[in-house]
Amino acid sequence: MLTLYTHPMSPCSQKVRIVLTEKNLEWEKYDVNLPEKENLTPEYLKLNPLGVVPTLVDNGMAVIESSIICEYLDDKYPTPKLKPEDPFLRSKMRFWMKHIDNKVHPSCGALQWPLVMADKLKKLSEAEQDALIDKVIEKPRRERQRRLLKQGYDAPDVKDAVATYEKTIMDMEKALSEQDWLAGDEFSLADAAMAPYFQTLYQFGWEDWYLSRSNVTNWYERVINRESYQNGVAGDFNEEKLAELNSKGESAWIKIQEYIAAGR
Ligand SMILES: N[C@@H](CCC(=O)N[C@@H](CS)C(=O)NCC(=O)O)C(=O)O
Repeated sequence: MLTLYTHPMSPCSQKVRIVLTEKNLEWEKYDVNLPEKENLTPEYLKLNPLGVVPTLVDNGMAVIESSIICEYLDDKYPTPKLKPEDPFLRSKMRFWMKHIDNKVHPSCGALQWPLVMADKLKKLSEAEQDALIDKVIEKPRRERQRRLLKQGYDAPDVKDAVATYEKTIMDMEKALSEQDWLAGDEFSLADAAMAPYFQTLYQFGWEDWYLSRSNVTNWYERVINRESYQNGVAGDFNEEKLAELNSKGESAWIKIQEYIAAGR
């Protein structure tokens, strides 16, 4: 029995959901209430000592870190294979996954967190806000959340996040001019890992960011058309939710465009 501890808006959980569907696996979902910080309860920390989603529990064994979970699933359930056979292409796949974990994911957090996670915390007193943020396990994440809560889109993290997204889109455009998918001519874990970070752009109405890059646009269209994206990601966003997120994204987009223009 596979159980995934997840959250509908979490891109790193979405990538695992894509892989689970690509492999046609049966799994049970547990939505962790991130705005209420259920991820920091003693029960959850026993499963995931870093206090984040996703966590995959396979027959009582907890596997953490989304990229490691994806590789675990590909090793344990090898059909269809989502890692290229060729060692060089496999190294490319891992390079993209590392780039996503180290750079794209925190950037997405900086762009998304002030819009979807900060509201609940802002209803608390300043002392209560600090006490909750103090509990965040990893220091870089803790300090980033504190800056984003206090400074919103003026936090330096947002400007850096925009630069990271911009460069990633350009690098993808180049890679996809030479091959169909990020790590060769077959869909791989690299594509599953990247796709959710475009859902973020789409849901907040920031599609213009990539629409002028034809290879990236074509790649994302092909990703969206896969059943795994529809089941693993899009299914959590009905029209009402998308309209709400679109309107939250409007004023942020003005700021993002300013940062893009300043960096070009
Ligand atoms: N490197 C981790 C990152 C996990 C992560 O950042 N998860 C976010 C949701 S996308 C989270 O649980 N945040 C909770 C919090 O920040 O309090 C992975 O890939 O699994």
